[in-house]
Amino acid sequence: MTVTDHHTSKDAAPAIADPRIVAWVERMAALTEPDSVVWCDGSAAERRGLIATLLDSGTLIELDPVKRPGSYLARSNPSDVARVESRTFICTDKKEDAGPTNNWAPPSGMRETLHGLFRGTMRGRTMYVVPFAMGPVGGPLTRYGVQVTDSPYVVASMGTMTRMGTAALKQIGPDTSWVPAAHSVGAPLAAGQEDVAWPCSDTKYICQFPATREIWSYGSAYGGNAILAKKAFALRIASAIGQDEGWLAAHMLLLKVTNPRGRVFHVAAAFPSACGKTNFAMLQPTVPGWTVETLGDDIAWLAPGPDGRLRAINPEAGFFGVAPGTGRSTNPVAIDTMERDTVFTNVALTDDGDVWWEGLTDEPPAHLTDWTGQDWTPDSGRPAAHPNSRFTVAAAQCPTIADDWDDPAGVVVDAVIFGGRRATNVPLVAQARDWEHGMFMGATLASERTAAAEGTVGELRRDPFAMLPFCGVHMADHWRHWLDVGAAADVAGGAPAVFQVNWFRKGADGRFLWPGFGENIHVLAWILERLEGRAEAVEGPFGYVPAEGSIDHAAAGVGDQDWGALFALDRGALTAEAEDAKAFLDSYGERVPPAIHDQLRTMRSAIDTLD
Ligand code: OXD
Ligand code: MN
Repeated sequence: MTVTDHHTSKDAAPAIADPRIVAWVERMAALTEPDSVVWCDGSAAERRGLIATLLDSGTLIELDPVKRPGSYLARSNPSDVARVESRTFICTDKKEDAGPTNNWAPPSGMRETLHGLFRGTMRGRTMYVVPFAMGPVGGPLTRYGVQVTDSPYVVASMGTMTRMGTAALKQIGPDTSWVPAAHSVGAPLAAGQEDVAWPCSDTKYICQFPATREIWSYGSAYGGNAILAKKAFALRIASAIGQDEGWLAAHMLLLKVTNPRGRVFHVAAAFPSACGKTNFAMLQPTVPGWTVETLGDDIAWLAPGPDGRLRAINPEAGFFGVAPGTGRSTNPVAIDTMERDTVFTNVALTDDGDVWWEGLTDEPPAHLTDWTGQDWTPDSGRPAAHPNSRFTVAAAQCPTIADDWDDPAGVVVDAVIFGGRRATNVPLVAQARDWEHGMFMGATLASERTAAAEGTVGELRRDPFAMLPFCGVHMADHWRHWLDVGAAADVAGGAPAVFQVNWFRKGADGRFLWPGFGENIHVLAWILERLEGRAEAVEGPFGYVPAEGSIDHAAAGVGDQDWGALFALDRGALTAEAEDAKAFLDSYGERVPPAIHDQLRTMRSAIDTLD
């Protein structure tokens, strides 16, 4: 190693920095050999400087300052557009602790590999030190981390997605645990070598070490791989911390709903990636009298509060949402949220300096520059925006952000919802009979694949708790933990009620049977009326479904026939579904809690009684 003859110009570490952080940063600098080290303070001036750097390097293109003030477009390398699940590793001493759903690697071997890759990886670049808080700074549920990265694009993204900078750093004292997160794009620059707009590497590793609460990410600047506060910390590492400390890291949006009588509810909902979570989080009710406000669109941390009831915070400070499919008619709130101060990645550029993506408007513009920088016209025969193109924007900019979204104590969760993208079998909505049944719904959740990760779009995969790519512990242990935390909350004064929804069921002709979007309020209203004992239900294999007349489906534009089809039970298809669920549970081996197997048996008996 050539650390001794390598000259690094260093920002002095801030005096308030905990010596453990300073020592780690020094070790990382010695390993990665950056030209300079910059400690980020999270100020507006610092952000302006980062943006200037990114404009200079061509990573960002400034959008028209009148049409889209303070906003920029980034075009990634076409090979770096999504999370790389095949390169994501959970490094536990024992393989069985990572479980059957994770790529496993032994910590010592992986550490050796990573040290090899990180050696000299920041040559010719700046290493930024990014202290951050997940949750409101100083809050009881808040946790801290420090990311080092050689990507100013990632620093800017972390600045939007987390509470980043000095305020977070100040909270980390000698007794505070914090997560070190090392990130490099894996593209060192030789002396005089010109940089590219989106440096990255063909070699990619996204590694979590749950026991030591460490993250190492190499080779990608795509948000899901590189904003390490998000999936890597707030889900993978946090699921391990939560298991030790008695709380839950959930891939869930958070909503506040006020009913026509003024009663307020909070709802946490898990959907696999790109199933319209942001749309649901920003729902604009079509039924008068109901108000829906947003607390979070992706991640929730749930912990028992002082009274034992489950409370939740959104640990993030921004939205990293999927752009395609977001339009004024489908999600006007998101459109208003990103009218300024937004970084867009891999969307198309209009000739007048604005952005466009499929679904933004019904009619595409006659000419665009597509996400790869090529000319595009409506008959180009390819999408103008990448299907996983994104917007990154501060949560506080959302016009429907709830007043309690950053309450450090969190909000009491009244209902938990699990949803997947299912063309068949799964009804529009069902209520679990109890917490254990709800955990079965979560454990067996399945969805058709989307573009948020590599893989064949449309293929059905089980995605338990929507956590398949995000669980830092054995998945079945995660279920057991949910069962335990809920049981304790139940004793203490009531666990949330649990529901399952499916906005995506199709008719025999391939049409969606349910309009979705703002009309989802009909379903949400039924869910909350169930909590108040005001809505009727009938029992079936999926639990309680709406009784005839308890949802005014005609008001949602759904005729009787389609309504019936949204709840149709086909004995043959459901038997196959249950068989598949059994094979799935069996593949998890002996750690599956008996309560989950019991629930499957109950469901199979109910299916057997169908005509
Ligand atoms: C996301 C995802 O980006 O779930 O939120 O993939
Ligand atoms: Mn997500």
